[in-house]
Amino acid sequence: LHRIPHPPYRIPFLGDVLGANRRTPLQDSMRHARALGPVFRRKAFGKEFVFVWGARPAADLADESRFAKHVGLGVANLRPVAGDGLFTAYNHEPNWQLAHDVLAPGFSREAMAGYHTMMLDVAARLTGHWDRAAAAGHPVDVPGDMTKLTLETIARTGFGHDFGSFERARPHPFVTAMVGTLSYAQRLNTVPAPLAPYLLREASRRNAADIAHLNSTVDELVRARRAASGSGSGDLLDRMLEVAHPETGERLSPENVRRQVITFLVAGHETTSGALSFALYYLARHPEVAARARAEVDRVWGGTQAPAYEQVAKLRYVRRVLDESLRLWPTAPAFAREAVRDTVLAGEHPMRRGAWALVLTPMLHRDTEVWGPDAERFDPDRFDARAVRARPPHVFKPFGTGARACIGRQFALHEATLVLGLLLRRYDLLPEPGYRLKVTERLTLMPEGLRLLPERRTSVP
Ligand code: MNH
Repeated sequence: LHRIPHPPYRIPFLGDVLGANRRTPLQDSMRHARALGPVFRRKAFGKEFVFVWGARPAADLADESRFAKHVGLGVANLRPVAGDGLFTAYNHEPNWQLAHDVLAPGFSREAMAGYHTMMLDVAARLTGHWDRAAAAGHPVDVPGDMTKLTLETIARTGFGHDFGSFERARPHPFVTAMVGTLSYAQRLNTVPAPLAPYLLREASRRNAADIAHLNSTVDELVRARRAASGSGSGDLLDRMLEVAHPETGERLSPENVRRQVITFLVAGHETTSGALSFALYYLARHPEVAARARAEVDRVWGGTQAPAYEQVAKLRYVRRVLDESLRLWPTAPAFAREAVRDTVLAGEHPMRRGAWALVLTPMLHRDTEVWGPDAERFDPDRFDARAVRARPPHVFKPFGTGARACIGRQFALHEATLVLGLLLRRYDLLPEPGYRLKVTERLTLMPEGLRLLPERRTSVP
């Protein structure tokens, strides 16, 4: 460990907290990464964390025969909310494999095609709202509206539920409670664990209330479905309640269903909302990229009112815009890996079984050795097929890696590509003058305060 660099000034007990900002731990780590190199460590309150972002050591951590997901830090702090739900389950917990096998078919191609119409319905509520803003010449609140969109999408497709987000002036209480628990989980990392009950007394009380609210929302949703006895036509909730494991015949327990519903409602919208928001930020900032993407939408979709399922994946350039946004700002910006046996990381750093490191995805995605000297520049052409083939594997990881990688990847990509296509086709997206990108952190990333002025296009095919 002593060979791994750390920040130069360490305060006894507190550690490397000098210049640290409690609200932006991720962006602080990015700053340290730039100063300290591809593998470094930070100490806080007696705990030492190893960060990895160099392409070579990060690729090594992707080796599933030596490393696996580690449930630590922010993810571990979500255990009181999400328990042994898919995202927060320990590798050894039997409910992980059970739920994974039962729910994975809910993300197959056929399942996705079934969600498409509902996704279009939700997108129409968004464009209805933006049409009114455009007519009035009002700016739109991008992260706020994307959160409404993605929450309604996962709630309807997965659970047949309508939160009515677009009909509300303020965020749905479920969203407020969710943001509360995410922010609290992040804050827990910034105080010494034994003092947390004292320092965060008020916050922890609020957190308990937030968790209670999430639980009761979910219990109500499940109760309604049971009363209607399986009216979800095979959606995620039907799978959770009715499908037995194909080999063992086992079913999810009621407690585990509750954990899974919360997991999917949260994991299924927060990160996609950020991804859409960053993509819209870059489209507004780069009119030449927006023009190319819009030309593609016009060409591929032509005059079709509602694009069919198969027409979404054909938007290759729009997808590259999304990939490039997720490269610079992967909205779930880190994941942890632990050694499953004694091993040596990248031929250099010995790790005991159970030792773990955090992969800093935004920095991995900016390693100049892989992405070139202009790695900080937004350029969707980095994702054209030739450029992708020329890069080594395991250098682009917005959805994590291995067995515990994101189960909702295709869902998110389909939803986001569809919505970007619909928005590009319908509006010119003008940035609000003077906006400078500011990224907020609540475990996930979001462009804070981003507002755009949508204008209806006059010449749509
Ligand atoms: Mn998602 C795991 C990023 C959309 C449900 N997701 C992960 C991980 C990352 C991630 C990274 C791995 C975390 C880790 O290793 O600790 N997810 C994203 C991003 C988007 C996203 C960047 C959108 C963009 N995720 C979605 C959507 C859903 C979803 C949409 C559901 C509909 N994700 C999950 C679940 C897991 C996960 C569930 C946990 C999977 C497992 O461990 O088996």
